[in-house]
Amino acid sequence: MIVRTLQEAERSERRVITPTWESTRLLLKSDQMGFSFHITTIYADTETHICYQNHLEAVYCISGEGEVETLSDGVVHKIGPGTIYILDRHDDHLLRGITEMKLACVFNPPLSGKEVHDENGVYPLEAESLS
Ligand code: 9YT
Repeated sequence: MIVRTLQEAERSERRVITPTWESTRLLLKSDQMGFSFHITTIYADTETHICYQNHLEAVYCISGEGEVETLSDGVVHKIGPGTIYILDRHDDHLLRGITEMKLACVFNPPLSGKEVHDENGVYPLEAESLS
């Protein structure tokens, strides 16, 4: 069994910080579970372009308010506490934080630990691993 706390992970390399969001990656590829699990904070008044060509992701909103817009059709979905959105089609999308949002995120295949978005909002399939 593996036991970790968000508080200890936030004080380690598991916390990745970008201009519009930060994410603490509690469970990674090196744990060999077949998925990764992260607690992500989307900063207020931000917009992030994301397109996970190499990954599937499910995103559950714990707190805060925002919206997600799918770029293929321009549909905007409101996000609030209790909302889950599931990127089952590698959807090209814009994620907006209206207030600060806390999200629980699951990735398949799992992230290795150091990924940040490239200029197209993509994570590489293979990245440097954290142990
Ligand atoms: C919702 C989303 O994908 N935000 C970007 C960060 C990502 N959750 C991550 O790397 O943990």
